[in-house]
Amino acid sequence: MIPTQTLSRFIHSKRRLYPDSTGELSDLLVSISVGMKYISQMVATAGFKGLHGYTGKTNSHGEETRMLDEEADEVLVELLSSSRHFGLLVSEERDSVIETEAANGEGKYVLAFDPLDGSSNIGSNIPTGTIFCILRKKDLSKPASHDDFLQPGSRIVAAGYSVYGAKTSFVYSTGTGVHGFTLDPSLGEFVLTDENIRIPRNGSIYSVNEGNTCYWSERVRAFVDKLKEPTAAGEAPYSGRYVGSLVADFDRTLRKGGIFLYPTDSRRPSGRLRLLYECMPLAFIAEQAGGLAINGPHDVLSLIPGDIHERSAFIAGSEQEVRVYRKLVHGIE
Ligand code: AHM
Ligand code: MG
Repeated sequence: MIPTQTLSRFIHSKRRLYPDSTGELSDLLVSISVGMKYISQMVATAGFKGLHGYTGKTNSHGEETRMLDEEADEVLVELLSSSRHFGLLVSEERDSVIETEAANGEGKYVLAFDPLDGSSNIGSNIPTGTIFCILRKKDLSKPASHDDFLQPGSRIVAAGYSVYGAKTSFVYSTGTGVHGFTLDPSLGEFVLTDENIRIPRNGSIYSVNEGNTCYWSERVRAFVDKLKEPTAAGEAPYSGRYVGSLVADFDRTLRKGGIFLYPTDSRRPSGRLRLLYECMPLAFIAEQAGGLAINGPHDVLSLIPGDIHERSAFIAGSEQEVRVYRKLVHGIE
């Protein structure tokens, strides 16, 4: 069968629904997807090229950086800064915002990304991925500024992620549903495989790093313990699944339902994951697919980052499980 709906065709067909659109956003999404194809290839061949190891440097968060993290970052920065649509970029791998060729005013958007999420899994043949979100500048008549990143997720214009696993997939939303594509390696094209993904209203899988149990609050412990008990009606307990790559755990949760949680704990009182380029984009996708994403008491999309690398708790998935979490752990209906 000839795949008729490639990513670029699909994006351009959606654009035709909005006669006033300039096509910039469509171009941007296509550029990002090209970066993902590069990174997917790099991840697949990193073992032969000796790219699995560390660079010997640490980033501003005190984490050791890996060669693949750095390479993936460079691919995206190079591709996207020349696109002229983004005023500034933020990457997990760089301390401060990155100026592009369009920084002086031309670019309407700013982009934040995690170039290679789950990189602790590099070398283990476990999925990794890329996560991004695009925000419109606060004031289009002015050059992009650091402040343009400090906007709530409710102002995201597009977000998405790729997963580099047994297949390479690309999932995105521009605020009109969530669409999923799979890379056909023989064509080098992303092909539409999952139009309008909807997260099930509830599920049977929970996903959390249980090695952190000793740091959790009593309430988080009680919530997770409850998932592991049969229900009063005799239904089986939830199954546990934790890959340790957020993109992979989130993607499974999106498709199968259930709950992913990385709560605050006594060791990480601000949470572990990054608000701007991990939690906000995935919260946007979760909500567009009919699910929920919270930091505990609040919806992730209502939070305004105080800093580009701010951390957050992240609890996302099916509406039912996330609501139960918020009620049991925070007493909020
Ligand atoms: P990274 O962006 O440096 O890879 O870190 C984020 C990753 C997520 O992919 C994953 O959910 C989490 O860290 C795993 O953390 P932990 O090892 O504490 O369970
Ligand atoms: Mg990450």
